[in-house]
Amino acid sequence: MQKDIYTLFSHLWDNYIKVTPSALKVHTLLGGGEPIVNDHVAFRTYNLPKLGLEKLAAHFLALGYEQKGEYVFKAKKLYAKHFEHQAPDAPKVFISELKVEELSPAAQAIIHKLADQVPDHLTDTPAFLYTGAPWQVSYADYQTLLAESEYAAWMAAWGYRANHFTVNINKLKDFDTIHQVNAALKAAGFVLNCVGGEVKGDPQVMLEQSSTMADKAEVPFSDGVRTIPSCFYEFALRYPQPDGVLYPGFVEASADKIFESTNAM
Ligand code: OOG
Ligand code: NI
Repeated sequence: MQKDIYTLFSHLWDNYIKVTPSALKVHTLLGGGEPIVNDHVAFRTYNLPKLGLEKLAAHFLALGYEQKGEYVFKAKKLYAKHFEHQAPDAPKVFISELKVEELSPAAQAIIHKLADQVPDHLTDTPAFLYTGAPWQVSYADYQTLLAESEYAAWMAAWGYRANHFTVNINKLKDFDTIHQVNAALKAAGFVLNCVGGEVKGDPQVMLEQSSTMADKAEVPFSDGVRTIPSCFYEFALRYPQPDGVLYPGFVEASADKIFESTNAM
């Protein structure tokens, strides 16, 4: 992996573990002393002109990433794309955006109020990707968003950062199946996302995924500090396509459930 890619993911990782301390335990548990290879890292945003998916993607395209699949999540009002880099072990990047115009006028007004606080050029530097929430938000507004879209609320509280890293199970030396990984996580006390079953996907769709439920961390809302769900860890096992190459894409039906890993338990 080239140095600039490595540097960006190191910054993202350092920022992510501040609010997701259990990620370090995941590495100790699954790594067997070897470094973990990440399958992908995911980001969220609002689809406003100043903050849309393309603003985030630009930084990965500049590093040599290429746009690959597109995904639509109708009920959650989300659109997503994934990006790949040819360098061995460079994580894939999954970026989703919330279709703000499909929310209620009240929710839209809150989100516009947040976006109005963002300086125009904030998105121009790669450090934007781990800048956190570049706005002040009240707990009252967070709760108004939460009642309508958990994604909208998570975004308001946590802003720009890696939403999750994803262990590449294919590269683990001590684990062959996702069931073994899940069993080790549960034995160590992790709570898994069980929406639609612990394992999302199967060998037919060539991708199996599972994830922890998000850690909880403090957010300095404008009207006081509250502890809410932060970020989570995901686990992915890929199967070969007929041509022998591992399936590189994502699976909408599975991703739809992974999004729920930031729900309150
Ligand atoms: C993204 C959920 C989808 C996957 O691997 O399918 C996903 C999110 O929660 O922001 O990460
Ligand atoms: Ni993911």
